[in-house]
Amino acid sequence: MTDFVVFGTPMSPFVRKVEVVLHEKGLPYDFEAVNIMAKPDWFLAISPIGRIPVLRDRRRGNEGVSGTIPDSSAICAFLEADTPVPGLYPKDPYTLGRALWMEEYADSEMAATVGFNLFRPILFPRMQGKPSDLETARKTWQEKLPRLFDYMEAQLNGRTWLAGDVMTIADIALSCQMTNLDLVAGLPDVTRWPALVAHTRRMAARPSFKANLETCVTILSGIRFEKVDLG
Ligand SMILES: N[C@@H](CCC(=O)N[C@@H](CS)C(=O)NCC(=O)O)C(=O)O
Repeated sequence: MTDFVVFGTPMSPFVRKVEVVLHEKGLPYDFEAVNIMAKPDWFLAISPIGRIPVLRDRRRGNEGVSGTIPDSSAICAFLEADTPVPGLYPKDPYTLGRALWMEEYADSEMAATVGFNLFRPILFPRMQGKPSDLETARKTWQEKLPRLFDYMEAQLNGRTWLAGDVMTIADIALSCQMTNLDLVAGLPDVTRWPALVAHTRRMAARPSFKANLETCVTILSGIRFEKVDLG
């Protein structure tokens, strides 16, 4: 039996973030699917605001709230403290602050725009056998996302990693959002955002991302979903 259980669905960028951190740290885990459209009472007990992911550390508790932590940022910070190698948070205080800021930017600004205004309008109707809301998705792609891509392109500034000389939680958080975009609509124009696209491709090729993304592709092919062209 593994020490950890991840509760959620692999298509959530926040669940992906936790899965990637577990993989990067070489920590095996079990996965328990949670349907966020019909959250069971046992799940609401361990996730008071009803969101995925939640992590259970079986060494600390095997039932109910005991041993659980909700929220990807809280979970990843816990995993870093619990298993410090390889380190995914910079040691230098300023670089750490920058990494945490970019994690927050990805988890809030990017997640809201990509998730609510593009990913969900494309995918959620399809899950109910209806056509995607391409008008909302196209408007987001063309009018809202370029400003966010510009900001991340500037943060990368031609470098490999967002904060410091090694991969950090900032790179993971950003790529969790960008790969959700890629799953449903592809990546943005490589000639306009070359560093961002190269960064996403590099991250998506890591075994830690591949494991989650292959599951997502299987789920999408199960509903015969094909990427949409947003122009
Ligand atoms: N800040 C949270 C955000 C988690 C989140 O928003 N998860 C979404 C799925 S991507 C969710 O559970 N939504 C269900 C709901 O809001 O009812 C984290 O980092 O874990």
